Amino acid sequence: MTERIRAVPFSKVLVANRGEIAIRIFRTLRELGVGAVAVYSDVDRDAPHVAYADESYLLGGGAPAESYLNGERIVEIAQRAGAEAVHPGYGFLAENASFARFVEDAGLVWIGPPADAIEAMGSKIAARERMRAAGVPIVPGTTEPLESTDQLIQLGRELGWPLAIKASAGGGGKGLKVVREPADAERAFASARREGEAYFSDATVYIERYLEDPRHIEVQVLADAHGNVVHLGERDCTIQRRHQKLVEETPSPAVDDALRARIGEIAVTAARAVGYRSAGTLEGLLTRDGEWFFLEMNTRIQVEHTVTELVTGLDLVREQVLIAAGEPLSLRQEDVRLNGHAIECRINAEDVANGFLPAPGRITGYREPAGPGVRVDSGVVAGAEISPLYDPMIAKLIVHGEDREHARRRMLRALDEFVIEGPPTLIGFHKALLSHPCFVDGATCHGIVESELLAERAESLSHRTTSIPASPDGTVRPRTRELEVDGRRFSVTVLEPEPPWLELARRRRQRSAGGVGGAGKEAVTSPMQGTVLSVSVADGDAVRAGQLLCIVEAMKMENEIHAHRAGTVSQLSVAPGQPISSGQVICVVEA
Ligand code: MV4
Repeated sequence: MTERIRAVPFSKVLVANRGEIAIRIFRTLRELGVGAVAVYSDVDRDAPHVAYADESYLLGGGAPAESYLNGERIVEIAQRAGAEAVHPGYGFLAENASFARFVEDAGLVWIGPPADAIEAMGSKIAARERMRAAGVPIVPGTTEPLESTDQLIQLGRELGWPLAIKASAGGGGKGLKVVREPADAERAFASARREGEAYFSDATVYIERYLEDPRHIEVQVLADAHGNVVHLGERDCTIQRRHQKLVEETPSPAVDDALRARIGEIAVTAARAVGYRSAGTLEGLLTRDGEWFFLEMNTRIQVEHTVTELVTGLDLVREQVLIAAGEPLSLRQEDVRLNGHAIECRINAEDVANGFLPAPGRITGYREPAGPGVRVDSGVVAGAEISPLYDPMIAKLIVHGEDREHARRRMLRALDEFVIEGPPTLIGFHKALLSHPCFVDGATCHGIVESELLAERAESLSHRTTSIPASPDGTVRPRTRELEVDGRRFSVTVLEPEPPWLELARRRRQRSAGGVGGAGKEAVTSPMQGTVLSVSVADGDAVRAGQLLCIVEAMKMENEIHAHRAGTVSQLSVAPGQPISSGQVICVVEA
């Protein structure tokens, strides 16, 4: 291969982000000989990304609006620091076309796609129309805003039920409502519009056929400023919970070479159609009959770019920086080689036993796994505080193996090595999931991720200090200690009395997981704190299993609460407009 970098591409780059992705980008900048400028909020003063950078500047208060979303302040700092370019990472301002323009208008280089391409993909309706016109297969449905319930019912007749209603300004499934029959149409339409308005200040929604049991298959592309576009294969992100990706892998167990070539070509066509430049991702759904449909394009580096890096041997951030500096791509499509198998597990501070609720707090003990084929991208150290103001991701654990089974076993080994003390994490959940036959088989695992059984198994596999109950006076907590007897070492579990605050936390968890007081297992409780938006039943009503009981709004999202079994409603204790706490009883459903 010819020498590619004739000179250092930039002297200094500002990274407008925090946590693991800021550090990930700094690592590449360091390798390129480019100075790294960090920005931080006042709660991030001691954050590792600040320490890693060559120079760091305070943005403002902890709230994102005062810090990582404050575009004017970020550009001001870039100019003061003498940075030539800005890398946005993911989240925050990464897909804000106005910010990309603002950066360029300030004479700085935007390490990302052209603002026009971000904008073209920002409206999901406009993107669908643009892709359809370019010959990219989109999920059957509308490319114009949905106007009425009648139109929705008409579309159901034409396309067949069920349908999906999606917010045009949404993405990643936010605002998705499934409509199974005409009777659901009015409520779902109203709900989708309200949620779009609350979440994105845009009530525009559109329709897609709802595909059953699909896989989320996305394709990574790289495009330079000279018209070269390549794809780097797919990532399978089917394992999600409430549209949050949890595990990503490549290659997909459902994609063979022929399908990969086909969807890869579609992705390249899509990128060309919007004049794309930089790294980008075409998200799509793969049906059971092997049909792939475009969903949306992510115009940023993604959390899960790492698995593609491990199988291609490329550094995607390095490619982004060189592309932004005007360098041509170093490889042609035929140079792309996919080697082995990679899996990523997102290690979030979340409480699986409490509906995956974010569980911010201090990390009191921390040790990362290592060894062959293991990579950890993290933004924390022991003693770090996971702030409730930001995403609860602690680390990404990524492994590479010769094939899927090798990678799966390697991941289980690495999960075993990972020690995180303090907040509950997804480590136990990932162990349970990767050991489950559905994952071993490469199935979609829909439903398994949400299942109680997996959550229980996750609990017993986690390092959490509250997982062993019993002892007459309440509860105990285990600690592992090393002991030597007769020249042989043993690991023993020491049971200690539980501190009173832990006991409280455990009680709260038990309450939200099931019955309360005399209500027993028949009580339906709210899984989250929020506001009751509507109540669809009254005392004495007979309900089917799965029937809608009420809607709880939390963080602008509407959460439908359904009957867990068939029976009769009694002790209904919520009303529209009323605040509700996590674990509070909604009603009892008596068999
Ligand atoms: C869908 C769908 C079925 N039909 N769209 C969109 C974003 C992604 N995060 C989930 N999304 C879905 N969109 C239509 N027209 C089903 C899902 C979906 C899903 C897709 C693949 C893998 C896991 C999923 C879990 C929930 C919902």
